[in-house]
Amino acid sequence: MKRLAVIAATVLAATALSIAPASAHAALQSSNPAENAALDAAPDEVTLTFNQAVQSNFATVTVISPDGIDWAASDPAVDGSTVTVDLDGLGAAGEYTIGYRVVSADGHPITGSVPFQLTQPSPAAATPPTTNLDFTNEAAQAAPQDTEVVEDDSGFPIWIIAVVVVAVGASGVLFALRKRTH
Ligand SMILES: [Cu+2]
Repeated sequence: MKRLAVIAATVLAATALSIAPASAHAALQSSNPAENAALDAAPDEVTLTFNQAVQSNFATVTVISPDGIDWAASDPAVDGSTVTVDLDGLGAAGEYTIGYRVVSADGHPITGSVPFQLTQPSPAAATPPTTNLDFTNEAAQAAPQDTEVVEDDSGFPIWIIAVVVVAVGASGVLFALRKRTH
């Protein structure tokens, strides 16, 4: 009985240890503007706070207006677990999307987006900053949360396998039934 308890404890400890590294990468903890916040004026900056420090290189942050323009007015500044970009005003009223990509301490890239509303058009609407729109749009449209999900890009439709399996099974049943009635 005592031995069983020791084995159980060992298995639990080993499981806990093997799970720990997978959850060690950074996750977004909060943002300013907060998710779905409604603002009547453009903030001076956008701040993203992660649950742990992220790497100071490779961070990208975009602030995309309803018409697809990136309003981020600086490169992202990484300070430990916070990432900040300056804003020089925003554009039309509507839904904006903060898109981010950072690399966490364990080397995993973390991407996501945070929507917020601008209820009044911003005074700076006339002069959108010019940035690489193709790239920023791609970042803004990234999946809303962790994108470590590996896509199945083998291209082979699984339903074909299902149809074949069902067809083979059905013909086997028919064959067996026919044999029995004869
Ligand atoms: Cu990780």
